[in-house]
Amino acid sequence: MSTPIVSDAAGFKLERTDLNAVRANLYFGFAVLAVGVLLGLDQAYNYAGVDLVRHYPVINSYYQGLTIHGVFNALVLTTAFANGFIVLTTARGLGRRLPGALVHAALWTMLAGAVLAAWAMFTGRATVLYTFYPPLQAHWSFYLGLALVVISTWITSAAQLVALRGWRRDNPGRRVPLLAFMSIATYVMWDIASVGIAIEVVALLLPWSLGIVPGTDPLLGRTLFWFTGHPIVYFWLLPIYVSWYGMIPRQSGGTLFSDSLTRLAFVLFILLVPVGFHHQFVDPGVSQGLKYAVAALTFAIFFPSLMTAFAVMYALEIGGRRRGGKGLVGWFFRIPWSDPSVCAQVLAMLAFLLGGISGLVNASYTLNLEVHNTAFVPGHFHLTIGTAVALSYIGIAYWLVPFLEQRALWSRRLAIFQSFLYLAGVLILSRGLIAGGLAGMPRRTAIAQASYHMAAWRLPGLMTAAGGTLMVASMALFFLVLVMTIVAGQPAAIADIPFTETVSAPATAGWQINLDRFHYWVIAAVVLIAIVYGPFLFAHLPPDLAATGLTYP
Ligand code: HAS
Ligand code: CU
Repeated sequence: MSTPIVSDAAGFKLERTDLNAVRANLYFGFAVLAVGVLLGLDQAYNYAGVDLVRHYPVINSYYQGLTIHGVFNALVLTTAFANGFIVLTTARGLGRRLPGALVHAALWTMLAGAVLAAWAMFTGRATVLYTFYPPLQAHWSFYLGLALVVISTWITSAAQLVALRGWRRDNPGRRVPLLAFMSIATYVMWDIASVGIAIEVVALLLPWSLGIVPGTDPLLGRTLFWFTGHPIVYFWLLPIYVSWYGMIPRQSGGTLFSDSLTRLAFVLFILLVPVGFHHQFVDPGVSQGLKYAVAALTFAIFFPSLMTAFAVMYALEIGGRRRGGKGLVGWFFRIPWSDPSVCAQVLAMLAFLLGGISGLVNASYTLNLEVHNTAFVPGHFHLTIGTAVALSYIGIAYWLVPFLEQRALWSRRLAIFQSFLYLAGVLILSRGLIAGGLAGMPRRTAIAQASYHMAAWRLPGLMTAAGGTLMVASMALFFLVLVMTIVAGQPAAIADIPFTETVSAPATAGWQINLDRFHYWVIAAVVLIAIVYGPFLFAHLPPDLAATGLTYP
């Protein structure tokens, strides 16, 4: 065994070999992102009326490119990153290794699934976009591949729970350390949320694509998809919250002011899983009452993020004031902007303020009718997944890659420039998409090839293309910094990950201790799910397998 990288007073050691799976997940995720980003360029140019995809090798259609863009960036990158990063934060938080066999099994399952889905997409057997709505049909290998990607998350969750059980045995009566609590809560939420997509794939789509059943049920398929499809955005977001709550206060010299508030935010995400119907506000077959109820629940799920905004902002303010920042806003300029990791993540937060507000527009039942299926929606999600999450991945990579490689980051200045360039790009792109969407510019449509391009879409389309170009350029710089750090970074001994110790010790009595009892929250979530989904399923089942669908070429 090599010398430990992390070795703390409590006797916890992490060796290089422990980090191999983390590294493999991270680098595979970023490799996939590189492909996804290149395909994003075509999406942006499409809105400007320029059909770039004709010049791409291998890719034959706008929809094939969009499918790969969405699946790679939103499903594969995010899973690989979460599986890698959260294994690390769980182990560090508990001061305990996770079972290596499970961690490696998760890695190989994810890789196998990603390769299978990629094969289907690149050979034109899956052009059904990342939401794969039936009755569009893909080759069975696509569905199986995605199922394996989901299974990899369950294996990761099992690894966490095994470690948690061991930790509880050795630490009776103690509160779960905050970093581990947040990491485990993320996967507990996802374990519940992923059941919908699992049932859709296993019970409906796989048998249908294999020809075992004659048809499928589009409404049930979409409902099961969105059962998972809303909370999946929190499976993307919560690893970032682990960093914003658990690391950024430390990295920026600040303090996290409340242990209980942090745990409560994560518990609310576990509780409020069943809001997926807000993606189905225009679907026939879902009652108006249900749509209104889910709109209200969606406003509720806004709150844990609102709490996060204030808590993280306060942590940054404390740091900024300690560094000499004065007055109402002086602290903001004393955030350590010269630290590429902090800089990227604070910029990601700023974008999320706008992304969150656009989410409220989507969530309002009546406003949604105006923006649904328009470019407004990609405007919203490039600020959320596309920046709050993606730019935070980059910020995390700016300390994590040096830690994994034991090398200093190559060109910190370029890394900082890269983050600002990305923010500038996404603000222009999203402004274009949002304005275009409000003028009726449709999403998921090859409008570069259409005859009905409207004058009102011209400027928004150009902004989208210009912003997208800056984003791709910025990503190229990120990959340059990443590769150069790995191959040419100065050797450096980086002893630990920058996690925030709990500031005020967690309460040892009172209601707060119940926050750690995951099973309470799981039961409550299941009850809420039964209330929201029960009546719909009762009225709708058994599935109506009449739709035979459009088969792949
Ligand atoms: Fe969303 C559609 C509603 C959050 C992603 N969303 C999408 C789609 C994606 C997506 C991918 O209700 C498209 C799906 C598709 O393909 O059809 N979304 C919401 C709401 C929230 C929300 C209410 N979305 C996200 C997140 C995503 C994401 C997070 C990815 C990671 N979304 C919707 C709805 C639709 C939808 C409808 C369907 C639209 C349709 O018709 O199709 C909320 O969770 C947002 C809460 C966020 C906040 C912001 C908190 C800000 C923070 C940063 C603080 C800043 C600091 C800086 C500390 C309340 C935490 C401080 C410094 C200073 C000085 C200021
Ligand atoms: Cu949603």
